[in-house]
Amino acid sequence: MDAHELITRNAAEVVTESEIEALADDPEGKRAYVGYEPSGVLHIGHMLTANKLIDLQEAGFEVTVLLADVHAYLNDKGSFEEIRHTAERMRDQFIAYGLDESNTQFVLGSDFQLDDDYTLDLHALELETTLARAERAMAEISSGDSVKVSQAVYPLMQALDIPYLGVDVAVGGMEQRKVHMLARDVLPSIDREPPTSLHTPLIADLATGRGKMSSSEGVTISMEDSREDIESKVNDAYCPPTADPEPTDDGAERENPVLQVFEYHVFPRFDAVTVERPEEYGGDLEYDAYDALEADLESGELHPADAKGALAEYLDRLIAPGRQQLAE
Ligand code: IYR
Repeated sequence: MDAHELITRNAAEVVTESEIEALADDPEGKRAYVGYEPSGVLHIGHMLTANKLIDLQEAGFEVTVLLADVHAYLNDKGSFEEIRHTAERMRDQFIAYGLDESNTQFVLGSDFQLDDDYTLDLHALELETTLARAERAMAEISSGDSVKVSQAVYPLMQALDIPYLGVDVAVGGMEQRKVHMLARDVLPSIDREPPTSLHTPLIADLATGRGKMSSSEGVTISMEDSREDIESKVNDAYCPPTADPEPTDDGAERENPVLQVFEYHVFPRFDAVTVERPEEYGGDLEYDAYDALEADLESGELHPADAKGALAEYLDRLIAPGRQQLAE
């Protein structure tokens, strides 16, 4: 796979395509980052952007993981001390998951976000941004219902992180896109380049195929799960024999989360996937690309129960090193 394909595969959106193309052609010195509010134990949402970081490392990028302790504090995730402690556990989890340790820089937000220059630049951005715009940027990120001043500061700091970390590309899930658009608009006002961004798709809730899989609601997969936990969650997952399920009776969109996890988590990390089946049901199936597995599910060649069995097996392989690391 060439650099451009590695960078863009499985991305829901890149802003902009021509900026990404120029970076793909650049042989060296390209840098990307993702910021995470520290949570200690990785879950499937972190793993999705981490997969993209692994792609980017393979495409020649240097990668920074921002452990966004100040952001977590602003988003009401606990005392600053607790958040700091959690950040340290998260670093080891990312390495266990497969980020290349020799090419990943881990940075704590508080290492640079409390400096004088950063604070003054932040105030300059505050002068350039309406409260309504900041609030809109946070619609899919903020915890809590009422809007606090901290939530208006949050996206401006996220924007400012990009030039302060000196990165070319900001990576995040689609829920981060409005913050990145705000960054593109507002950074030029303080003489900084508008950043390129790359967004990963949102994966639907495993049990229902609706909404978005998240750690706070519904069913998620995390590094704390035992093999049995994974098997039982995957076994109970929503998996109709199609990649395009009908909306629910009340009109809510639905996805097939089992297929999504194969596409965005399993195939990017394994060269081939084997679905084990007893001889009497046709024997094992081998796939070296996602599309073939999707086509077999749709045609009925692959039964959802067999697909789920394989999914649990591969998720377990992805999670086992992190689970082991937590036990140390
Ligand atoms: N908003 C992210 C956390 C975050 C991301 C970046 I990129 C930053 O520069 C800072 C924080 C979240 O929702 O987890």
